[in-house]
Amino acid sequence: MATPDRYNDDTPAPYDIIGDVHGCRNELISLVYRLGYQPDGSHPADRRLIFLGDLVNRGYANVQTAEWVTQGVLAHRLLFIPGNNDWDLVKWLRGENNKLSPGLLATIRELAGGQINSPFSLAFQEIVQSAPPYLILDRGRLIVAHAGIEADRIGKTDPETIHFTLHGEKIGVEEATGRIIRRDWAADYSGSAFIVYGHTPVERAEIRNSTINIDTGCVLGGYLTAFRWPEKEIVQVQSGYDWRQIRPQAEESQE
Ligand SMILES: [Mn+2]
Repeated sequence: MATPDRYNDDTPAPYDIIGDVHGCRNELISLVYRLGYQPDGSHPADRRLIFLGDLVNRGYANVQTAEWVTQGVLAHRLLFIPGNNDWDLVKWLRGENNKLSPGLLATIRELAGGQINSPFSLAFQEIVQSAPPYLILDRGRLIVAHAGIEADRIGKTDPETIHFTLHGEKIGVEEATGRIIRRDWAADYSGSAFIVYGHTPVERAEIRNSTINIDTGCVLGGYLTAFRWPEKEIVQVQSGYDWRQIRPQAEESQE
């Protein structure tokens, strides 16, 4: 099975891959500034921003965050793959999502008057729907996938693989907190491509078996993290926002 061209991006390195933003716009602005980008997302040394999904939901400026990334994608200044939360918003905009999580509601409230046909709403649907489920970069040396990818799935495009890259593999729910437990696929990863992913918040972004999870819980009072490739350096901005203090009942929704 040949991998479609859109999965393979020939934009040359260096890249700066940014983890789950979840509407933390101020932290995003600070981070891209610290990484040396211009306000429009371009870089004087031709570095490239890559977003690994979950731009929206739960945060305080979800629409503005998604608008900025959308403009950059449409202008071919940056790369983006969607996360499950981006798809949740797109499905709602298409009238297909009737499961309104508290996190999604935070975004919907920002869409003035619930305008589902605004230029932003249409453009955001466009970039999410046209993006590949995961990206193969730097001639196969680097993979960016929202929830990660197992070695034997790299290059595959079947529905199970796509579901895995978006959601991971749920293996249970923590009784005390209601938190979703996902299989720690990276613990068993032995592929040669380096995998950058997010989706499941972790306290520290650490390289394990040629993988790194850079979702350091920015929307939960943690950090917004960028991973520089090929340098393998981490750049972080501390978050000034914790969604759980605003919506403590949203604790059950950890995605
Ligand atoms: Mn996610």
